[in-house]
Amino acid sequence: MNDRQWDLFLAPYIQAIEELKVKLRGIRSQYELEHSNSPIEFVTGRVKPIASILHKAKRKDIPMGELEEKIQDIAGIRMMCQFVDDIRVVAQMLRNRHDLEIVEERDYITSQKESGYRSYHMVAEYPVQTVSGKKKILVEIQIRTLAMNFWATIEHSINYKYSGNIPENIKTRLKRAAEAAYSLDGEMSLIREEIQEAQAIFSRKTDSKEES
Ligand code: 0O2
Repeated sequence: MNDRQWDLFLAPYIQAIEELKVKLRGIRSQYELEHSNSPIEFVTGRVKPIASILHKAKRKDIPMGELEEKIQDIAGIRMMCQFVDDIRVVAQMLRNRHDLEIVEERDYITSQKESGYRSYHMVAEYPVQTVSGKKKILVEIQIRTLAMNFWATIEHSINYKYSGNIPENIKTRLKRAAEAAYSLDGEMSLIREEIQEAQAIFSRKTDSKEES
């Protein structure tokens, strides 16, 4: 594909990510307005860089004409939660929405990946309105806790540094770190009410300072 063809190919993915970031960040704002605890801490989104699309296509032997159906994460959204239980709530919220349709789910929390990676993945079909009509595209939504995100971000950069061949001793440490992150999630869940009460007091205090 030449540059123009890539631009045309990626345009609906860019549009989908921009729309979904606004819509899904809106959920958090609604909780804030209602002064109740949001299950969503923050939302990020990205369109996969062309080099990564090509790399994945080569690794999985996917022909150029089949990128749309076979690479499910050209458009990617990440939703970060404070607590593990929030992930279930967010996943159900997504299943209930009428502006997208969940077509696949992968639970890497109960069955973590060999690397130690944990996250809940949902693949959604999302319709984008283009000048030539409606186009349904696939979006991968990764839902994870802040601790899982911390681990995945670090592991991703180490993996990049070693071009996918992380030395065994570092792999072992990363696996241990993944268990430590999961155990941190467990500890935080045990004092969830205490944390949320403190956060409510803190946000009321900040609100009243901003008003005065
Ligand atoms: P990016 O955008 O750089 O994060 P796969 O065959 O596993 O590559 P598949 O079949 O599309 O991919 O599905 P999967 O495993 O549900 O989703 C892949 C994405 O999940 C990866 O995207 C990562 O974002 C994340 N992921 C999966 N396993 C790991 C892991 O061990 N460590 C980290 N840090 N992230 C992981 P990409 O393609 O790596 O792209």
